[in-house]
This record gives sequence, C-alpha cells and structure tokens, in this order.
Amino acid sequence: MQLIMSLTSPYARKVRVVLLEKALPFEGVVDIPWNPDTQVPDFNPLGKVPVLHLQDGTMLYDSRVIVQFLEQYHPEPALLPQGMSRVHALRVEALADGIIDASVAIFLERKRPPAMQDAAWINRQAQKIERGLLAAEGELAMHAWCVDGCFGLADIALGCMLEYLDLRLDLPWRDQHPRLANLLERLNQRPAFAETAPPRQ
Ligand SMILES: N[C@@H](CCC(=O)N[C@@H](CS)C(=O)NCC(=O)O)C(=O)O
Repeated sequence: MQLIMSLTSPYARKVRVVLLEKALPFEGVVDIPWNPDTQVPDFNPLGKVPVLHLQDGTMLYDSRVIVQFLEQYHPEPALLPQGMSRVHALRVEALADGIIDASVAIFLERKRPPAMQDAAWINRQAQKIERGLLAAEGELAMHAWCVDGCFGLADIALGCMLEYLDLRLDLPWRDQHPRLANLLERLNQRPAFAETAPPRQ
C-alpha cells in the first residue's frame, strides 16, 4: 500500500496513525497538492490528500473512507467499537475533522493580502472552532479516552486536530480545555502519534 500525503496534513496524519497502530506496512509518498507539479489530481479528482493506493490499483479517498477500509479489512487491533458506540466515535471523528476544516479555512484566508481578507468569514470559522472544542472537551467527560473509556479512532482524530491547531493557529486552547490537553499528552506517549508529528514550517 502507498499513502499519498503531505507531512503537515492532519487528515493524512489520522490515516498514518491508524496504519501504524494496526502495524500495517505502507510506503508514504509525499505529494503537496498545492505544488504546480502535483500528481494528486490524477489519483483523487478532488485534488486532496490523503489517498491510499491499494495493490490492485484502487485509489481510496478521503481520510474517513480510508479509515473505514482499514478497520473493515484489518480489524486488529480494533480502533472502533460496535453498535451505538461506533456511531458515537464516528461523530467525534466528524467533529475533529470539522474543526480542522474551519482551521484550514482561516489559515488560507489569512494568506490573502490583508485588504482582501474577510473578517466576518474568519469570525464564522473561529466560532466553529470554539464551539467544536467545547463539544470535544465534553466528549471526554470523566474518561481517559473518548468512547467507552477505550483508546480508538475518536482519540486519534481529536489529537490530529489539536496539533494542527498548534501548527497553524496561535490559539491558547489548553487553558480552557484541560481534558483535551491531557488527552494530547497521553496520545504523544504512543509511538504512532509521536512519530507522525507535523514538521514545524
Ligand atoms: N475531507 C478530506 C479533506 C482532505 C484535505 O482537505 N486535504 C488537504 C490537505 S490538509 C488538501 O489536500 N488540500 C488541497 C486542496 O484543497 O486543494 C479528508 O478527510 O481526506
């Protein structure tokens, strides 16, 4: 299997952590979708990473589809529970990915010339992040891990989102979200997570 990715993509990182946690061998191929010579659109019409290239030639995207494929065909160790707990975990993944989407939107908007930046748009995205982090903090409640007290995809997705916030936005999220801060510390004790930390650029 080849994973087409960028080293800073939090969506690609989620897939890399899942591959490593499941001890699945893969070749990581770095292809920055923003570069003029990128080949990503040949693999994914949406021009986005990650893409998982299977041995039979199948190209899988996006990150949520890839994770579902890995869980279905490589079930050990399980990163998703069964029944309603599974639905709950997938909702946490959607929440984490949604916070990343809003962070990316702000990051890109701030790259535009200051006079062209839309403050109302940035504020709308910032509110999504604020509400999302509050909801994510609530997901942890009294448990060490998000769903049924067991480590899994929901925790991985939250961790990738939190370190993306650190990479791209200067947000003091730890002050108001101590459970999330604690989650990230514990995630970083896992080799799969520590090894995939985004390079500071
Ligand atoms: N929902 C997608 C999001 C993927 C995504 O937006 N990836 C970014 C990198 S972090 C990308 O490739 N952006 C290029 C573009 O939007 O053209 C997923 O979960 O895989």
